[in-house]
Amino acid sequence: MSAAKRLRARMAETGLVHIMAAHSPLSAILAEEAGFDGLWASGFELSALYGVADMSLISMTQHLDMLRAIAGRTTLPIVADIDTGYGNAINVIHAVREYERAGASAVVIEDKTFPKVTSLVAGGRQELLRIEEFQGKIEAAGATKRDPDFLVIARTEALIAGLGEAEALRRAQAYVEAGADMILIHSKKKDPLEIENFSRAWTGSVPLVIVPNAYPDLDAERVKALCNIRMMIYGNYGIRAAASAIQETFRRIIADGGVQNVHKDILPVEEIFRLQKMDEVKAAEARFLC
Ligand code: SPV
Ligand code: MG
Repeated sequence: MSAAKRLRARMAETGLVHIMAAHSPLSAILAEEAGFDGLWASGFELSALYGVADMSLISMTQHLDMLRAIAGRTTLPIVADIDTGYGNAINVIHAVREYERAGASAVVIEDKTFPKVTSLVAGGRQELLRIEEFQGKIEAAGATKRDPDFLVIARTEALIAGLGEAEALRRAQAYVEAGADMILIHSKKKDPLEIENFSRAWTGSVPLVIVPNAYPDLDAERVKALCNIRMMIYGNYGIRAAASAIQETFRRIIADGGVQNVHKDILPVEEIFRLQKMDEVKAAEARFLC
């Protein structure tokens, strides 16, 4: 069974899948061990990992390389954040081919112009494509995928751009007509009401995906009550968790004048060996090194 088929089966079985952002194979392994249903190959997280803004500065090659490395170290389905699809519908065809070949089970394409501006930043310039042009990109993605279970997820940034619910609904419906398997509706409001209202108003034939980065109060219980959201993506929690641990540890080492205090508060190196599967390396050494 393909990973995409497993992702669809899990959605059907549980009604809501939990997808954790991963910016590296190690963070992906930790997400799998924690019990997530899948991984989000997040553009924001990879940009932050490189220390740059999430503004189409990371290349498709960089993102694909990381996705391949992640796919090589976990069995979880991967939802690839391909931003705007790296250009027009022709770029989307190339991207979908490459991402599916690299091991993705789904792509999320957003209806912004290239280069994009990160969604959550205050005062961000948010320009959206014409609906017909974005429909062409969604159609191109659907016509390119090989595994019928591979998901083409259309993301509308209408609420992020301040265009209101009616425009978001209009766009989402148009993207379903173009063949989208799911609609990702994004919001940067702290109050989940904008998303809850959209979800209640949505009568389209495909389910919704949300990214509760700006509105963390919308937990799984509340999401399930909305009935048509099938996927929750935890979009920046991996890199924020990692950065807060690194920041605190590094500051303490400088403040303490050494590692004498922090060492007992961070993972022992044996745990890193376990995550690296050192036992398998040792077994291979015993078997093959003469
Ligand atoms: C990402 O994680 O790259 C996302 C989610 O697209 S957000 O940064 O909230 O737009
Ligand atoms: Mg992104």
